[in-house]
Amino acid sequence: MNRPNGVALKQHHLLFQERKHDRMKLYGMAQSRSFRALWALEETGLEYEYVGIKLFVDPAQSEAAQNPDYLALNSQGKVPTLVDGDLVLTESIAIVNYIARKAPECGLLPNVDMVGYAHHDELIAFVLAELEQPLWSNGKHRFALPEEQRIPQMLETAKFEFAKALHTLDHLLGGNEFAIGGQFSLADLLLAHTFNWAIRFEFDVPARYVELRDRHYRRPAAVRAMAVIE
Ligand SMILES: N[C@@H](CCC(=O)N[C@@H](CS)C(=O)NCC(=O)O)C(=O)O
Repeated sequence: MNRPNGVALKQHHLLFQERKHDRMKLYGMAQSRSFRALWALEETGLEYEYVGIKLFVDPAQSEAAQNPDYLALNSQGKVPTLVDGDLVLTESIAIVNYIARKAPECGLLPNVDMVGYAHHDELIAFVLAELEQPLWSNGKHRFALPEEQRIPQMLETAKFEFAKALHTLDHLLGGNEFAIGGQFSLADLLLAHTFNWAIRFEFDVPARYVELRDRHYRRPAAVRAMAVIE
């Protein structure tokens, strides 16, 4: 296995310094949306540093998401955050798009016409707004929200909504090996990551989408990204 392009930062005093460092910094946590960004970085071969952030821990800890130093970068105290020079990005979809545009030769943005690109945008919006939304509802109402805000019935509602989203996805994908343009793109990366999330959360995932996750997670860049967070 090739070594990841990323460097995992361990020294706390380096966590929030060097804003103008020439390497990008990705702040993330193992089982989270930050894996999307990590994987995209590994697909491109761009140099970066990975900084581990801890959610739901004492804000006094230097790696805590609610630590004031991290909140200065990401006011919600969420992951991921990407810092590239003076640019600070805090939405995973914006981050993967930025990474893909920074290394266009890597093909994460498909080489298709305007209509093909519109379908790529459509799929990305679908993953975020329809497919991951019930997964995040499940996570929020199981552990992320303050206990008094959690509604147990939401767990079943989330499974119902996920099943509906799958039906739409079947229609959008049409059984092709890759989502758009016959090549691996951000849409595939986001689908594979989101199905991995669904499988971990024990949602009903049809075999064809387990296979999609497995196939894309075998890509060398995904394997390298996994090694960064292990
Ligand atoms: N829309 C944001 C969502 C980021 C997000 O909610 N991240 C989760 C981990 S996957 C988080 O940091 N949660 C901590 C919290 O809710 O306090 C994105 O796509 O980047």
